[in-house]
Amino acid sequence: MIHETFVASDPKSAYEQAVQKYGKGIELVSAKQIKYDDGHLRCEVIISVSQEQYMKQTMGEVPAEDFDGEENEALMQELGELKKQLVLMKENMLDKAQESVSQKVKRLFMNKGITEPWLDEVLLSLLDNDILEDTSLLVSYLLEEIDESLQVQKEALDEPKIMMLVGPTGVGKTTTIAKLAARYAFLMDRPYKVALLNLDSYKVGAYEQLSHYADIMQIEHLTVENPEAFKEALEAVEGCDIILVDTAGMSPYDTQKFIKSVEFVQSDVPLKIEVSLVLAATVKYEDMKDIYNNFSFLGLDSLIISKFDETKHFGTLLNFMLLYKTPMSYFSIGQEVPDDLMPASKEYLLEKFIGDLDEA
Ligand SMILES: Nc1nc2c(ncn2[C@@H]2O[C@H](COP(=O)(O)OP(=O)(O)OP(=O)(O)O)[C@@H](O)[C@H]2O)c(=O)[nH]1
Ligand SMILES: [Mg+2]
Repeated sequence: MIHETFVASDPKSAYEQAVQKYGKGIELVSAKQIKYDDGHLRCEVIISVSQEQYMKQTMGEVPAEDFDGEENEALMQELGELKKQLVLMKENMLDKAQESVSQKVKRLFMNKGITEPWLDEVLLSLLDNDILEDTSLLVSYLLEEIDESLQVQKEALDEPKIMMLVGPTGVGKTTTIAKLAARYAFLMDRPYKVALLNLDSYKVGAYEQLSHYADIMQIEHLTVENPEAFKEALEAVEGCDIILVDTAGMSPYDTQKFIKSVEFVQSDVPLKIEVSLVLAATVKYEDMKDIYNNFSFLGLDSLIISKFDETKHFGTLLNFMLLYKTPMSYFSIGQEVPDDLMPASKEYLLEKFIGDLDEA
């Protein structure tokens, strides 16, 4: 069989050209729409003919052998389908070509997880502004807006405090406690006196996991089971600069454990209890909302974002931060204790997000 291409403004005309040349004994191979250098969209239809037919035609004889009706009908149907697809392709291409800069940029940010209402609000504030005409200016502007809206809690160690880490199971609470303990005890401008308290009496091995780190760092470590014991333990570690409290991982829907944790948080103790929710960067948006809403009963002061190293997509997290506005305090960026921990940084988060945008 020999293939030949016919070009026309629509598939039907291109196909008719082929029929005119070879008669109806041809087979349709493909039809596609192509944008030519002159900017026009044209349709290329490729057909195949038998060598014999091709030779006859090129030798000047006209083989006008007709199709039977059934074959003809099937072909016309196939052609009709192809035409429909081409029209859709054309409309899609035209839509994209006519999209304004702001629509294009909005689509880019939305594809990366930023919600439409937030973007609309910012874009509306730019009405009639030239920034809307320039893609890179508009992207920079949106990034600046995100930067301004993000909240970061500065590391404050000037007064003694209790830091309690709460969050779903396996999110990295105990590992982060160990990293924080090492950071405060050994890696700051001066050594802080740190104690570890463990409220996790549910998980088998919870005590051993924390005491393993405490022993290496030679830091005081106690496990408590109820609010009374909590108060006593706090008296026992009086004089410490920072008391880090590890808690049992809780499903956001486990009411019993929540009630127990609230009792601890509301204990009448002499120091302020700062509660940090540990949230994994890998969690999907709907789950982030549920986790946050359910844990917010405990009065959240900050968010520690864990498992930064397990994703390359930070739009969902950014979007969550834009809408929920609770300050971020630390990022956990890997499993290594104590190295893979850093104070929360807008620049770091935005850099990751821009890397993701660039790829798009
Ligand atoms: N990749 C990665 N793994 C982490 C990170 N933080 C913790 N992990 C790992 O996650 C797993 C669970 O960590 P844990 O610290 O035990 O988590 P947890 O929240 O205390 O778990 P529960 O006490 O069971 O609720 C361990 O294998 C950690 O090494 C992180 O930032 N990145
Ligand atoms: Mg734990």
